[in-house]
Amino acid sequence: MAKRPYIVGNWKMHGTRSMLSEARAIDRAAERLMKAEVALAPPFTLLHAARKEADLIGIGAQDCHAAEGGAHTGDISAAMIRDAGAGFVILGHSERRADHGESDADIQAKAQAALAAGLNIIVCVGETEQERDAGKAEEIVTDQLVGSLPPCAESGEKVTVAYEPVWAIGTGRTPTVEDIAAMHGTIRGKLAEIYGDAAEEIRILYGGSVKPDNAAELLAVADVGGALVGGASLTADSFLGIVVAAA
Ligand code: G2H
Repeated sequence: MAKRPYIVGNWKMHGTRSMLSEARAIDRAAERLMKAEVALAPPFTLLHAARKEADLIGIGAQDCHAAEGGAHTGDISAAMIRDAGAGFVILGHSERRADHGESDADIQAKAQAALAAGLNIIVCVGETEQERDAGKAEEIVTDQLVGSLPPCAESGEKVTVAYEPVWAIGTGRTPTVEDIAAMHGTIRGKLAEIYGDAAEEIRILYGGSVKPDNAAELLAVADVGGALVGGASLTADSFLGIVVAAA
C-alpha cells in the first residue's frame, strides 16, 4: 500500500523558545494536510516543549548517543529523547559525520540503541561532490547503508532512509531528477538485500535544498517517499509550502 509522503523538518542548531510558534502553526495546519505525514526535529532543548505545543505532527531529535547512560558529558541517550516525548531520531546526518567524525559503525550503534529505546530512526546517507565526480556516488551510498543501518529491524516501519547528497545541502543546488531516481533505485535494491521483504515498508526521503518551489518536482520522482528539509523548515510558511506540494 502506498504510504503518505513523509515531510520532516530538521531545524539543525536553530531555535529558541520563540520559535515554538512556528511548530504550533505547522501543527495546526497539519490537521488539514493529512495527505502527508509531517514531523519536526528541533534541537534537544526544544523537544519537550515542541511535543507539548504540537501534538499532531511527529517530533524527533537530530542525534543520540549509543550508550544507555553513563559518563558521557554533554550527550543525550535515546531513552532521554523518548522521555522528552519524541518518537524518532535522525542519525548519520552528513554534518554529524563531518563535524563529529561519526563513522558508519558509530551510526549503526546509535541506530540499534534508538530502536531498543522505542524510537523510529531516519538514517542519512549521501556522497560528496568529489565522490560523485569520481563516479563513486553509488558505491559510497551503498557502503554507508550497509555500515550504518541496523542489520536487523523488527519492522521496516521503524526505519527511514534519507538520501542527502552532501553538495546539495544548504547550497540551493539539487541533483537532476534522473540522478535522484537512479540513486533511490540503488538504495531500494540495497535495502532489499539487507532486509528482504521488510524493505518494502522503508521510505526513502530526498534531502538537500528542498524548497516550496522545487518540492513538487522532487517529490514526484520515482521512489521518493518524502523530504528531509533544513533551511526551508525554519518558518511555518515555507515548510507548509513543501507539505502542500507533497499532499
Ligand atoms: C540537508 C537538509 C536537511 P537543507 O541537510 O537535512 O538541509 O534543506 O538546508 O539543504
